[in-house]
Amino acid sequence: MKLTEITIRHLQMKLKSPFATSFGTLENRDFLLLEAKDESGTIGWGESVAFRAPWYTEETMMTNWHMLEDFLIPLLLNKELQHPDEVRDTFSPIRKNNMAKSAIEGAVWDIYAQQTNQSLAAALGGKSEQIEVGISIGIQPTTDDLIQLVHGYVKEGYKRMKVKIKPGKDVEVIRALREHFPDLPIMADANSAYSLKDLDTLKQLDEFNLMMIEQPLASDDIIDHAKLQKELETPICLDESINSLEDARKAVELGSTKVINVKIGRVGGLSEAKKIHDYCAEKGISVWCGGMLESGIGRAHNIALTSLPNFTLPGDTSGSDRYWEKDIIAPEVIANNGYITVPKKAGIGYEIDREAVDAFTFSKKHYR
Ligand code: OSB
Ligand code: MG
Repeated sequence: MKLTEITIRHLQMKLKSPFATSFGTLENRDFLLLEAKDESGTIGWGESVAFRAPWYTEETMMTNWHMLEDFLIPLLLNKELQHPDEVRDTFSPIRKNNMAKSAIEGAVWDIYAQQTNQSLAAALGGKSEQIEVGISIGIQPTTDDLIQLVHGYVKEGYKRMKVKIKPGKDVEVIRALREHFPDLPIMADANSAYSLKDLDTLKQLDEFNLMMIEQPLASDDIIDHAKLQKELETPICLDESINSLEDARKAVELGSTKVINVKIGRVGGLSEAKKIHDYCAEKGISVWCGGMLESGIGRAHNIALTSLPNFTLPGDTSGSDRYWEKDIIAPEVIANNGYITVPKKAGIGYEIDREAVDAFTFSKKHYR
């Protein structure tokens, strides 16, 4: 396979409801969509999960465009590839910029799966026919709003709730939620809003039998997380701190994390995500697939990855209708009673709704 043509599009999709985290509130999802064609005319799709602003990690939609245009696309166009794993090696001279790398690597995996006539899940070695998913809920104006929302999602069949926390919106919010839902699997995601100075607050969370607490400390830390884990009964799950297999190894060896949230974009692509999965399986560390408020295309990649056997905990990839009035794939992703069926069709397994893609496109550029 050899990529001969690539199109980058900037899309903007309005979220059904604003998503608030410890670092800010998002109303519109701006992102880059990549369409790649190989010499035989097969088309593959990838999504950059970088946001408009660098609050989750340092990458942004526009740094991704720059990296793709000036470095990554020139390295990949017209290069003969036997397997998508070679994309990772091709990009190895370029440091970091993982979301940019992942966007184009995802399109290569899609093409490879189509050409070997298998689903993306099967191409990755995934076996599950369905995956269990949960919901990630942003910070709500009031605790009553949160409880009402959770009631709704529990009714829809979602079996695990992740709630965002930040200083001042933590212990009492979780206490109220736990009182209302004594047996519900609940976890909390702090997106790096705390430091070791907040040890007392974080220790109070041990009372509520949380499945885990996600990324309580700095986004680039594994040392303080190891100290914190020694003080907490609740398992720590790292998100922002893990950007590669090497990061995962160091965090596991230090005891900084008992669970890893794997995001394809954050770690630089499906090949690296699979390596982290395999390493964690060997070490007895559970993994789950995180979400980045993706459109259907990124969502399809997440579903395929989650079909690997060590994704034993429900992920954040819920149905399209939880985010969008209208998604850009057909059929849309449907979660039934908290489960999503892994598509069997070749490639990412969903059709691209080009009319919808065009409707959400602000600008685009072709590379050949
Ligand atoms: O920390 O997992 C996170 C969304 C944007 C940025 C970071 C995170 C999240 C989520 C939402 O938690 C996951 C989703 O529903 O896609
Ligand atoms: Mg997180």
